[in-house]
Amino acid sequence: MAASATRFIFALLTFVTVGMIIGALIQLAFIWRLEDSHGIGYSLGRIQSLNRGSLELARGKSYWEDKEAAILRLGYVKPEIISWSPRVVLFHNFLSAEECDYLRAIARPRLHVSTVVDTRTGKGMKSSVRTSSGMFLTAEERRYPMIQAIEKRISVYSQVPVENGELIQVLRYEQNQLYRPHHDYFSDSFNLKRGGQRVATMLMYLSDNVEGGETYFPKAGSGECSCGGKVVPGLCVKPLKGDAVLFWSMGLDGQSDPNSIHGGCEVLSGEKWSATKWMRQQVTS
Ligand code: PD2
Ligand code: ZN
Repeated sequence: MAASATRFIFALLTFVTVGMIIGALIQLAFIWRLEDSHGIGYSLGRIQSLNRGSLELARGKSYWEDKEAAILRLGYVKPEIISWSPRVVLFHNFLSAEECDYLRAIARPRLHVSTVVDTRTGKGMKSSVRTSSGMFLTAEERRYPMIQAIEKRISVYSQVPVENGELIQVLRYEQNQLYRPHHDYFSDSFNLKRGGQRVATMLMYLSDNVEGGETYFPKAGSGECSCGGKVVPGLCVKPLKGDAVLFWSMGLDGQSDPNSIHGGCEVLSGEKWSATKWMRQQVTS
Protein backbone atom coordinates (compact mmCIF):
# COMPACT_ATOMS: atom_id res chain seq x y z
CA MET A 1 0.00 0.00 0.00
CA ALA A 2 2.80 2.44 1.04
CA ALA A 3 4.81 1.41 -2.05
CA SER A 4 1.95 2.08 -4.44
CA ALA A 5 1.30 5.46 -2.79
CA THR A 6 5.01 6.35 -3.26
CA ARG A 7 4.84 5.25 -6.93
CA PHE A 8 1.73 7.38 -7.43
CA ILE A 9 3.36 10.48 -5.87
CA PHE A 10 6.53 9.90 -7.93
CA ALA A 11 4.52 9.60 -11.16
CA LEU A 12 2.54 12.72 -10.27
CA LEU A 13 5.71 14.71 -9.56
CA THR A 14 7.27 13.53 -12.83
CA PHE A 15 4.12 14.49 -14.73
CA VAL A 16 4.03 17.96 -13.13
CA THR A 17 7.78 18.56 -13.75
CA VAL A 18 7.62 17.48 -17.41
CA GLY A 19 4.48 19.60 -17.83
CA MET A 20 6.25 22.64 -16.39
CA ILE A 21 9.27 22.14 -18.69
CA ILE A 22 7.05 21.83 -21.78
CA GLY A 23 5.05 24.91 -20.66
CA ALA A 24 8.25 26.93 -20.23
CA LEU A 25 9.50 25.88 -23.68
CA ILE A 26 6.19 26.87 -25.28
CA GLN A 27 6.37 30.27 -23.56
CA LEU A 28 9.96 30.80 -24.75
CA ALA A 29 8.99 29.96 -28.33
CA PHE A 30 6.05 32.36 -28.09
CA ILE A 31 8.23 35.23 -26.78
CA TRP A 32 10.86 34.54 -29.45
CA ARG A 33 8.23 34.70 -32.20
CA LEU A 34 6.81 37.89 -30.74
CA GLU A 35 10.26 39.55 -30.75
CA ASP A 36 10.88 38.38 -34.26
CA SER A 37 7.65 39.76 -35.65
CA HIS A 38 7.74 43.11 -33.81
CA GLY A 39 11.47 43.83 -33.84
CA ILE A 40 11.63 44.13 -30.05
CA GLY A 41 15.08 44.04 -28.54
CA TYR A 42 16.98 46.66 -30.57
CA SER A 43 13.87 47.79 -32.31
CA LEU A 44 13.77 50.58 -34.84
CA GLY A 45 10.58 49.04 -36.15
CA ARG A 46 8.74 52.31 -36.42
CA ILE A 47 11.18 53.85 -38.86
CA GLN A 48 9.33 53.66 -42.15
CA SER A 49 11.23 55.67 -44.72
CA LEU A 50 11.51 54.98 -48.39
CA ASN A 51 14.49 52.71 -48.76
CA ARG A 52 14.44 48.94 -48.78
CA GLY A 53 16.55 48.64 -45.63
CA SER A 54 14.07 50.66 -43.66
CA LEU A 55 11.17 48.67 -45.03
CA GLU A 56 12.86 45.58 -43.65
CA LEU A 57 13.04 47.36 -40.30
CA ALA A 58 9.36 48.14 -40.57
CA ARG A 59 8.72 44.46 -41.19
CA GLY A 60 10.43 43.69 -37.93
CA LYS A 61 14.12 43.03 -38.50
CA SER A 62 16.26 44.08 -35.57
CA TYR A 63 18.94 46.76 -36.10
CA TRP A 64 21.93 44.45 -36.36
CA GLU A 65 20.10 42.03 -38.68
CA ASP A 66 19.45 44.89 -41.09
CA LYS A 67 22.68 45.42 -43.02
CA GLU A 68 21.48 48.62 -44.65
CA ALA A 69 20.65 50.23 -41.30
CA ALA A 70 24.08 49.28 -39.96
CA ILE A 71 25.83 50.64 -43.09
CA LEU A 72 23.99 53.96 -42.75
CA ARG A 73 24.44 53.99 -38.94
CA LEU A 74 20.74 54.79 -38.61
CA GLY A 75 20.02 56.09 -35.14
CA TYR A 76 23.64 57.23 -34.62
CA VAL A 77 24.28 59.80 -37.36
CA LYS A 78 22.75 63.17 -36.53
CA PRO A 79 22.69 65.83 -39.27
CA GLU A 80 22.87 69.50 -38.27
CA ILE A 81 22.61 72.22 -40.89
CA ILE A 82 25.14 74.84 -39.83
CA SER A 83 25.04 77.14 -42.86
CA TRP A 84 22.79 77.67 -45.89
CA SER A 85 25.21 79.88 -47.79
CA PRO A 86 27.66 78.26 -48.24
CA ARG A 87 25.70 75.02 -47.78
CA VAL A 88 27.32 73.15 -44.89
CA VAL A 89 25.92 70.18 -42.95
CA LEU A 90 27.63 68.72 -39.91
CA PHE A 91 26.99 65.00 -39.40
CA HIS A 92 27.63 63.99 -35.80
CA ASN A 93 28.80 60.35 -35.32
CA PHE A 94 29.14 59.78 -39.05
CA LEU A 95 31.94 57.23 -38.63
CA SER A 96 32.40 54.66 -35.88
CA ALA A 97 35.61 54.76 -33.82
CA GLU A 98 36.61 51.49 -35.50
CA GLU A 99 36.23 53.02 -38.98
CA CYS A 100 38.35 56.05 -37.96
CA ASP A 101 41.10 53.80 -36.56
CA TYR A 102 40.98 51.59 -39.68
CA LEU A 103 41.46 54.55 -42.07
CA ARG A 104 44.34 55.89 -39.97
CA ALA A 105 46.00 52.46 -39.85
CA ILE A 106 45.83 52.03 -43.65
CA ALA A 107 47.17 55.54 -44.25
CA ARG A 108 49.98 55.86 -41.69
CA PRO A 109 52.72 53.87 -43.55
CA ARG A 110 51.96 55.57 -46.90
CA LEU A 111 51.87 59.27 -45.98
CA HIS A 112 53.60 61.83 -48.24
CA VAL A 113 53.86 65.61 -48.10
CA SER A 114 50.53 67.00 -49.40
CA THR A 115 50.36 68.99 -52.63
CA VAL A 116 48.03 71.57 -54.17
CA VAL A 117 46.92 71.84 -57.82
CA ASP A 118 49.17 73.96 -60.05
CA THR A 119 46.61 75.89 -62.14
CA ARG A 120 49.06 76.19 -65.09
CA THR A 121 49.68 72.45 -65.43
CA GLY A 122 46.89 70.81 -63.39
CA LYS A 123 49.58 68.76 -61.58
CA GLY A 124 50.22 68.57 -57.84
CA MET A 125 52.92 70.75 -56.30
CA LYS A 126 54.23 71.30 -52.78
CA SER A 127 53.13 74.59 -51.23
CA SER A 128 53.08 76.51 -47.96
CA VAL A 129 49.29 76.78 -48.51
CA ARG A 130 49.03 73.18 -47.35
CA THR A 131 51.56 71.66 -44.98
CA SER A 132 49.96 68.33 -44.03
CA SER A 133 50.90 64.80 -45.12
CA GLY A 134 48.44 62.62 -46.98
CA MET A 135 47.71 59.64 -49.18
CA PHE A 136 44.93 58.30 -51.38
CA LEU A 137 43.25 54.95 -50.91
CA THR A 138 43.53 52.73 -53.99
CA ALA A 139 40.78 51.45 -56.28
CA GLU A 140 41.46 47.99 -54.76
CA GLU A 141 40.93 49.29 -51.21
CA ARG A 142 37.64 50.78 -52.34
CA ARG A 143 36.34 47.21 -52.52
CA TYR A 144 37.09 46.44 -48.84
CA PRO A 145 33.80 46.02 -46.94
CA MET A 146 34.48 48.78 -44.41
CA ILE A 147 35.50 51.27 -47.13
CA GLN A 148 32.48 50.25 -49.20
CA ALA A 149 30.23 50.94 -46.23
CA ILE A 150 31.76 54.39 -45.70
CA GLU A 151 31.43 55.23 -49.41
CA LYS A 152 27.81 54.07 -49.47
CA ARG A 153 27.07 56.18 -46.39
CA ILE A 154 28.67 59.26 -47.98
CA SER A 155 26.63 58.78 -51.16
CA VAL A 156 23.32 58.32 -49.30
CA TYR A 157 23.75 61.33 -46.99
CA SER A 158 25.03 63.58 -49.81
CA GLN A 159 22.83 62.08 -52.56
CA VAL A 160 25.82 62.00 -54.90
CA PRO A 161 26.38 58.51 -56.42
CA VAL A 162 29.41 56.50 -55.27
CA GLU A 163 30.70 56.49 -58.90
CA ASN A 164 30.99 60.30 -58.86
CA GLY A 165 33.36 60.21 -55.89
CA GLU A 166 37.12 60.52 -56.10
CA LEU A 167 39.21 58.07 -54.09
CA ILE A 168 39.24 58.89 -50.37
CA GLN A 169 42.22 60.95 -49.25
CA VAL A 170 43.51 60.59 -45.68
CA LEU A 171 45.40 63.54 -44.16
CA ARG A 172 47.52 64.03 -41.07
CA TYR A 173 48.26 67.47 -39.60
CA GLU A 174 50.97 67.70 -36.96
CA GLN A 175 51.59 70.67 -34.69
CA ASN A 176 51.66 74.01 -36.63
CA GLN A 177 50.41 72.39 -39.84
CA LEU A 178 47.41 73.82 -41.69
CA TYR A 179 45.56 74.20 -44.96
CA ARG A 180 45.03 77.86 -45.84
CA PRO A 181 41.58 78.98 -47.12
CA HIS A 182 40.89 77.70 -50.64
CA HIS A 183 38.07 76.42 -52.84
CA ASP A 184 37.72 72.72 -53.58
CA TYR A 185 36.39 73.40 -57.10
CA PHE A 186 38.98 73.46 -59.88
CA SER A 187 40.21 76.67 -61.46
CA ASP A 188 42.11 74.80 -64.18
CA SER A 189 40.72 73.01 -67.23
CA PHE A 190 42.97 69.91 -66.95
CA ASN A 191 41.19 68.38 -63.96
CA LEU A 192 37.73 69.05 -65.42
CA LYS A 193 38.33 66.61 -68.27
CA ARG A 194 37.68 63.42 -66.33
CA GLY A 195 34.68 63.70 -64.00
CA GLY A 196 33.92 67.42 -64.44
CA GLN A 197 33.81 69.94 -61.64
CA ARG A 198 33.86 69.10 -57.92
CA VAL A 199 30.38 69.69 -56.52
CA ALA A 200 30.71 68.74 -52.85
CA THR A 201 33.17 67.55 -50.20
CA MET A 202 32.65 65.22 -47.24
CA LEU A 203 35.37 65.92 -44.69
CA MET A 204 35.56 63.28 -41.94
CA TYR A 205 37.48 63.66 -38.70
CA LEU A 206 39.47 60.63 -37.58
CA SER A 207 41.12 61.71 -34.32
CA ASP A 208 40.38 63.26 -30.95
CA ASN A 209 42.35 65.40 -28.51
CA VAL A 210 43.36 68.03 -31.05
CA GLU A 211 43.76 71.64 -30.06
CA GLY A 212 43.12 73.92 -33.06
CA GLY A 213 42.73 72.24 -36.48
CA GLU A 214 39.17 73.54 -36.93
CA THR A 215 37.63 73.62 -40.41
CA TYR A 216 37.06 77.29 -41.12
CA PHE A 217 34.42 78.86 -43.40
CA PRO A 218 35.19 82.61 -43.52
CA LYS A 219 32.02 83.43 -45.53
CA ALA A 220 29.56 81.45 -43.36
CA GLY A 221 27.45 82.99 -40.61
CA SER A 222 27.79 86.46 -39.17
CA GLY A 223 29.70 85.66 -36.00
CA GLU A 224 33.24 85.00 -34.92
CA CYS A 225 35.02 81.78 -34.00
CA SER A 226 38.33 80.39 -32.86
CA CYS A 227 40.60 79.14 -35.67
CA GLY A 228 43.95 77.76 -34.50
CA GLY A 229 43.73 79.94 -31.39
CA LYS A 230 42.93 83.16 -33.30
CA VAL A 231 39.51 84.85 -33.29
CA VAL A 232 38.29 85.20 -36.88
CA PRO A 233 35.01 86.14 -38.61
CA GLY A 234 33.00 83.16 -39.94
CA LEU A 235 32.21 79.64 -38.81
CA CYS A 236 34.64 77.07 -37.37
CA VAL A 237 33.94 73.34 -36.98
CA LYS A 238 35.86 71.49 -34.27
CA PRO A 239 37.48 68.27 -35.48
CA LEU A 240 35.77 65.65 -33.28
CA LYS A 241 36.56 62.00 -34.03
CA GLY A 242 33.72 60.40 -36.05
CA ASP A 243 32.04 63.67 -37.07
CA ALA A 244 31.93 64.73 -40.72
CA VAL A 245 31.20 67.99 -42.46
CA LEU A 246 29.57 68.07 -45.89
CA PHE A 247 29.83 71.28 -47.88
CA TRP A 248 28.85 72.24 -51.41
CA SER A 249 31.29 73.88 -53.81
CA MET A 250 28.49 74.42 -56.28
CA GLY A 251 25.44 76.61 -55.63
CA LEU A 252 21.83 75.82 -56.52
CA ASP A 253 22.38 77.84 -59.71
CA GLY A 254 24.84 75.16 -60.88
CA GLN A 255 27.80 77.56 -60.66
CA SER A 256 30.89 77.24 -58.46
CA ASP A 257 30.10 78.96 -55.16
CA PRO A 258 32.85 81.41 -54.07
CA ASN A 259 31.32 81.43 -50.56
CA SER A 260 32.42 77.79 -50.17
CA ILE A 261 35.95 79.03 -49.40
CA HIS A 262 37.28 77.11 -46.40
CA GLY A 263 40.51 76.11 -44.70
CA GLY A 264 42.02 73.84 -42.08
CA CYS A 265 43.18 75.96 -39.12
CA GLU A 266 46.61 75.52 -37.56
CA VAL A 267 46.96 72.56 -35.21
CA LEU A 268 48.16 73.86 -31.84
CA SER A 269 48.70 70.52 -30.11
CA GLY A 270 48.04 66.85 -30.81
CA GLU A 271 47.61 65.35 -34.28
CA LYS A 272 44.64 65.97 -36.51
CA TRP A 273 43.67 63.19 -38.91
CA SER A 274 40.97 63.72 -41.51
CA ALA A 275 39.64 61.98 -44.60
CA THR A 276 38.32 63.81 -47.64
CA LYS A 277 35.86 62.57 -50.25
CA TRP A 278 35.51 64.98 -53.17
CA MET A 279 32.45 64.45 -55.35
CA ARG A 280 32.23 65.32 -59.05
CA GLN A 281 29.53 66.20 -61.58
CA GLN A 282 30.18 63.02 -63.54
CA VAL A 283 31.45 59.52 -62.91
CA THR A 284 35.16 59.37 -62.16
CA SER A 285 35.87 55.68 -62.70
O1 PD2 B 1 41.65 68.35 -43.54
C1 PD2 B 1 41.12 69.46 -43.48
O2 PD2 B 1 40.85 70.01 -42.43
C2 PD2 B 1 40.76 70.12 -44.75
C3 PD2 B 1 40.40 71.43 -44.72
C4 PD2 B 1 40.06 72.01 -45.91
C5 PD2 B 1 40.79 69.43 -45.92
C6 PD2 B 1 40.42 70.09 -47.06
N1 PD2 B 1 40.06 71.36 -47.06
C7 PD2 B 1 40.41 69.40 -48.34
O3 PD2 B 1 40.86 68.25 -48.38
O4 PD2 B 1 39.95 69.99 -49.32
ZN1 ZN C 1 39.30 71.91 -49.07
